[in-house]
Amino acid sequence: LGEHEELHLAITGDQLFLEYQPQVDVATGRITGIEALVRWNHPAKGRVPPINFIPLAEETGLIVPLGLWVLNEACRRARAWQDTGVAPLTIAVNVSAKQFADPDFASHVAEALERHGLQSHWLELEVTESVVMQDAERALAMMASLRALGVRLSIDDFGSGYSSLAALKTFPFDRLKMDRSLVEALPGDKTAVAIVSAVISLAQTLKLSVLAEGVETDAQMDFLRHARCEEAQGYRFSRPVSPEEILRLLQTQL
Ligand code: G
Ligand code: G
Ligand code: MN
Ligand code: NA
Repeated sequence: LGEHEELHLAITGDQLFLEYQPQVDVATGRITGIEALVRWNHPAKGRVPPINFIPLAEETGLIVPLGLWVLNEACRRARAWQDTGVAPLTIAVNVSAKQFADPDFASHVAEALERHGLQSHWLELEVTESVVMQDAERALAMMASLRALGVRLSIDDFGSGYSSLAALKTFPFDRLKMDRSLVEALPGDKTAVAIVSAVISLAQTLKLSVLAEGVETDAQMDFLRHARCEEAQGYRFSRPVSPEEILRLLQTQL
């Protein structure tokens, strides 16, 4: 089988699964959200990391059915967690360029919410700047449709690559996720400290909530707390884990 056929089989044949990583309130340490991250359990190769198949899925267009599967699975799971009586939380799903460019995307989102009985404000869609910059007019229209549904939108990997400030001015995001390359160098690196402080203050001014990605140490957390960063995500709290493990984490913090 070629890679394309293999990936197609993976999507239709029960080889994909999701892991989940908590997002915590920096001030209280409580879990406020969960990011869903797709994994492929290949029958022969075992676990294939997303960097080894998401680009292929993008190129071939398989990202559309793959993304639809992720969206439904994440909504189903979020609803199941809510049904256990733990405090409700946001479920965040990554969305790539071809999905966002699909005219049916907003109705797919509406259907997933409806099917799983999840209220729209518990769903957050993460897009990178490149996703919205490719065709700004179309992206703005899609964002308007999604916001009309009540879904939250975050800009992912902010501060990585060529990201600029233009996207923040043009597009109606609710939340900014600071890339882990900025967080990594905290608190020792003066330049990183200056940039992260500026990004947090910018987010506040623009009325975006702000989350730091890739938080691994107590020193990073102390810095973020003093800098009034609202939320954090990273190995310091948990690696991406199974849904059962997430439920245990949610139940032990009650
Ligand atoms: O999860 P890490 O666990 O290795 O994820 C690597 C990359 O894969 C990240 O950039 C992440 O955004 C991307 N990714 C993970 N899950 C999904 C998904 O469901 N859809 C898309 N489009 N990207 C994903
Ligand atoms: O691009 P996106 O932010 O969606 O991707 C999340 C990626 O970051 C996943 O691959 C996830 O496994 C990884 N990740 C999450 N927390 C940490 C962390 O604390 N350190 C590092 N190095 N990677 C992390
Ligand atoms: Mn993400
Ligand atoms: Na990111």
